[in-house]
Amino acid sequence: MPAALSPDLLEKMDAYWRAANYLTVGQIYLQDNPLLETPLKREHIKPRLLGHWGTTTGLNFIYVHLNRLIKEHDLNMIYVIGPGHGGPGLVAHSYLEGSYTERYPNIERDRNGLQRLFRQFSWPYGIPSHVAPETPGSIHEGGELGYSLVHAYGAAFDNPDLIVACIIGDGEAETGALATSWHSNKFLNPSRDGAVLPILHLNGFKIANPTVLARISHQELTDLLRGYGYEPYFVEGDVPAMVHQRLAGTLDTVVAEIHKIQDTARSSPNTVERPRWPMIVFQTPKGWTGPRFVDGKPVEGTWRAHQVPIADFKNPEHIKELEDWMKSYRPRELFDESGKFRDEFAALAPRGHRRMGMNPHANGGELLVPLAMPHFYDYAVRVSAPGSVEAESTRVLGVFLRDVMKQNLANQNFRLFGPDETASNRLDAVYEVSGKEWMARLEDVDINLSVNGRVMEVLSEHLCEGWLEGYVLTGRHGLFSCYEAFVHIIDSMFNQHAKWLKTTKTIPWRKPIASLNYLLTSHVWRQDHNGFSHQDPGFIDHVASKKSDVVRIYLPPDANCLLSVADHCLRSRNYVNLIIAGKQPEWQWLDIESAVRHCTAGAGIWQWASNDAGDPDVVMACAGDVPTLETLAAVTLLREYIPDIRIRVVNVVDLMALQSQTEHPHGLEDQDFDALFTRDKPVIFAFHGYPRMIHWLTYRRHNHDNFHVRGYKEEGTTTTPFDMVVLNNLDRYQLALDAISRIPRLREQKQTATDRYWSTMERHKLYVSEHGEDMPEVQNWRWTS
Ligand SMILES: Cc1ncc(C[n+]2csc(CCOP(=O)(O)OP(=O)(O)O)c2C)c(N)n1
Repeated sequence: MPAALSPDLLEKMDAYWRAANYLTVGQIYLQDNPLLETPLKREHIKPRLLGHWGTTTGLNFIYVHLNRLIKEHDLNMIYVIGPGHGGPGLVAHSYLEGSYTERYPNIERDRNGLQRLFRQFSWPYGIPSHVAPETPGSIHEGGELGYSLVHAYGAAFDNPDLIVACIIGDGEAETGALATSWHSNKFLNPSRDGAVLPILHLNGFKIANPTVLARISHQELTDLLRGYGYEPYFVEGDVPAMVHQRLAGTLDTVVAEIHKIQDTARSSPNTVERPRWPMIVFQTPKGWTGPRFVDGKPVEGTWRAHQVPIADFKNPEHIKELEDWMKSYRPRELFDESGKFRDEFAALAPRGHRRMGMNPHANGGELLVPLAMPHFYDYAVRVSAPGSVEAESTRVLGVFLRDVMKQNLANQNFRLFGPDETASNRLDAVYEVSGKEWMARLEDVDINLSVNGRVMEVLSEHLCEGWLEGYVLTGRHGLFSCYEAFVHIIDSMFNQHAKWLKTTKTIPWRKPIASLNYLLTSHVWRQDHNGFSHQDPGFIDHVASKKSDVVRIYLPPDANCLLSVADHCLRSRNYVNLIIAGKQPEWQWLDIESAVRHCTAGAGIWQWASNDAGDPDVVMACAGDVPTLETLAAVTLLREYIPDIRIRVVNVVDLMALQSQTEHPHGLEDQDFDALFTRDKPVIFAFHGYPRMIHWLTYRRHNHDNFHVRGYKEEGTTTTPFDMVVLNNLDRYQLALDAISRIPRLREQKQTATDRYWSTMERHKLYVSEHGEDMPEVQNWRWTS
């Protein structure tokens, strides 16, 4: 086979790689003397040394080769780095290709710029040591390992011209999220989607241990990767010139293979079959080209190369070793007298938007096309009077989402994600417009599967989350519906996305992207049939802990409110929106105009359920559909027990309205909060989640001491729906008792009310135990004004 690279090109590419490696070491170590124009001294070295050397030379090597590929084939390519701790490598490359200076003009392409580039890295208020939102060309933080491949696939969906090169750390490959991500190839359609080129970076070690994939046989690794449906191409070695030729030749082969797969699929898109996609296993030493030994211990090619291989510069020998190491890259050949990267090498980089640091797909907001939105009023449930009609909220939403899907089919920029639950969550109307993406084998029993599906269903919350993240980060839109209890599986992925959003808001060149939308249904209060394992509303607490300028939490009490909230979320930018709504038939409270008014305010008095005439005995507050039902049922009980009782009902849709305005932009002004909750009356608050959340949100409010919150307290089992609320003291009888107990003028009725409560509870327990369903008075309850 002829060599892929001419001697001249090989030499120049090697020089480019040396430059990236030089800049990497410079960033990790130097605060001054960036071109080593004077002998290296201790004061040129940073006082605190942070950064990951070991992975970076491999990342740098591959980047140089992808640049050649992009130029030769005019490819539209982005680079996702699993071992994101190799941040200095990506910064180095975007600097060498010019992207960095375009984004950050103070980092010029000369000696001064180099000095600032080095000094800012891992420096207080400088740039992070990982690939981060600040890094041009990245959609992937990479600090928390595991999500590179799933992000790469999310980026490739509906981007037919894009190739996402994805470096997977061999340590990263041990994570659960990455292990399942290989299966994404069963959901990628080569006729419609772009390509992902996985490159397993088999450098053999993690921080302190070997990696599993490096210590199984070549055959076993090949079998594993073939088992996942890939064709692995191995590129191995430690002699740079040879590895250059091997990688170049292999990349030519795999790009030809990708184009062949795409051409075949695109010539007959209706009969497209799942191809065996190529991938690369890149096996080079960890810390390649770095110090081979430090203090007599082997470093290059071992786990000792992971971070900062030479430290302790009190030892003058170490200063000399660092200087020799840096000089081994021959910086004078690479940078001219002014410190500028020499043109003959710089010319190897692609131009304009073809540079991976400037590809607009990695700054998705630049490509964002707003969704065409149907008018959500058209999907409203007719509610002639509160509580006059029942509906399944998520089913109503499903029809709306069907038409969102329909109206954006031409733009191919909206997908729905869910772990096998779209139908179970009653969003199945979307199948009328689009099936579920499926590239694996079909059988006669299958329904709604399609190679052109836009509904993404796989039993992996990691994949749903990661695909959606990759999709929105590259400028598209989506919604992830999930069982409330199991969304916790991706807690940490949510964290990373929220952190990404928070940081991007401070980076002017990062354009806003579509929000990441969660619909949590099959929620805690309606998992009576599945039992305790399925009952957990804690995601609210998790989301609420993130920055207020990033997160929004909505608890629509009925279908029309859900429509209003969903419409708002799909139009919003740069947020994580958490919507929690039930799927079971429930009474409907608000007509669509009232729902819109209520959702816009975030919280409000339901006058139709109140009779306080401005001076309530008690405020009955609620957030969440089941707590709203129980609250209204409690109101009817209270009116029956105490005909002259004055009750105000307050419903909260936008949970963050409760927080002070100083804490959250949705927070009500104190006077508006007081106007709802009073300054001195008892507030019985029925909440969907853990009660402490309401206390946390309201602790600065005037009336906080009078807040008495009921919510989930980790009680549950397989039982009836009403027994679920009873077990957690969120039931209507408890709420009514709470109110009576706290209204000063009803002090004398407390004992009677308590006795009545306990006898009702006894009746309830006996009834559900004997009949297996709730008491008729509960099942047949209706709102009466
Ligand atoms: C989920 C997660 N767990 C642990 C870590 C801490 N950590 C940072 S780097 C690293 C080893 C990574 O090894 P590998 O993916 O092979 O990358 P490389 O060897 O190329 O640096 C670990 C465990 C992390 N960043 N993320």
